[in-house]
Amino acid sequence: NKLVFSGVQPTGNLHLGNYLGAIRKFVALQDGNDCIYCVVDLHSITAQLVHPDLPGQIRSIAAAFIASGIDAEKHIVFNQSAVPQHAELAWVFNCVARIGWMNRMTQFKDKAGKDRENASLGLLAYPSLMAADILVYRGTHVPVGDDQKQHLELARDIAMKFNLDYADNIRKAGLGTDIKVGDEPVHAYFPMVEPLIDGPAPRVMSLRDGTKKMSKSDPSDLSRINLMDDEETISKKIRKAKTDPDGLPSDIEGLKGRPEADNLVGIYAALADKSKAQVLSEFGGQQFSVFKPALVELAVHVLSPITAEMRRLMDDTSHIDNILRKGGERARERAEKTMNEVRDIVGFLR
Ligand code: AQP
Repeated sequence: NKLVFSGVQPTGNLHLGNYLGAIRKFVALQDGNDCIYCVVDLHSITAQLVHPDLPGQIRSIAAAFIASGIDAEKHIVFNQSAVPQHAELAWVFNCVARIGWMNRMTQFKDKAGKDRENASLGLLAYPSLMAADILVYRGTHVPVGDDQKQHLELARDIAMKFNLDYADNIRKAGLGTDIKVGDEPVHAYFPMVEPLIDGPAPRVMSLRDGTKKMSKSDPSDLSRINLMDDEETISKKIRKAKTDPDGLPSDIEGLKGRPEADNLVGIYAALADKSKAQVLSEFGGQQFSVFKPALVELAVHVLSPITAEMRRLMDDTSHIDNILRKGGERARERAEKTMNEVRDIVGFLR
């Protein structure tokens, strides 16, 4: 049985990378799966402690989920801090994980910068909390952008070490199931999570530099399309997007060594639910002066209804607050079941 879990940090404006890398996939996975989507507010204070309007940011991410088409009745939408079991399991995982594992994380190295000694302990432990977010629901599938791949590998390492270190206790408690990891049979309490990273735009790149990830923290607003951008702004940003002088190639091979062209084709493909090859069969041989207006039209067509609905939901936040409150209650109930079992496995008296 698939249990889909993913989260988004309430740290600034959502952009097209967050939408195509994550939220659009959340929506698509709803059919036939049990899904839990979380606004990960505990994560948001790891890099920056004080935020000007954290409650507003949390609500706006939840509004983006709902406006994009997530059904909060069928599935669960909540904010992480409402379920203390995430932090509790993260503590156990902090003791399972090794400092060396955390030190190797590229996101930690990027975000901590040169002055690593001065980064928060929370930033170093970020992947351990992320593993707890997923595994406190025994999540099996995690839709994320390509930048999160390494964190998910670490979540598997943590789950595996927990399963092996506590193997006897797991059996004694009558918990766990026999699974195969590669060819190895393992009696596992926590499943091995599968990242869902596929699609034509697993890593949406900056519109100003095709070798850099589109990101909330890029100082140039022209580098990204924000979900709250209006039509005129989207059009301006795409028109100004960096490209090379050549036209579009007719096959994927022709995108090699052309990161900006590759990025725009990937964005078009993801927005249109097509493959890059299909987009190139339509636009191959055309100039960017033809392709860019088509991309503007498509981006506005897909994003403007979401933006409008987000604005409507943010006008009167009682609806969003209700969703988060009910989602929090449902999530707590499930998380507590896992935590009770974890307390038994570890040996904490309750
Ligand atoms: N450029 C991207 N392309 C594809 N997916 C992306 N994601 C983020 N950027 C891209 C995916 O969005 C989800 C939520 O991300 P997050 O809230 O954890 O924040 P982040 O990865 O820290 O986002 P930013 O914009 O990149 O912030 P900064 O500037 O702080 O680094 C995740 O699934 C992520 O993979």
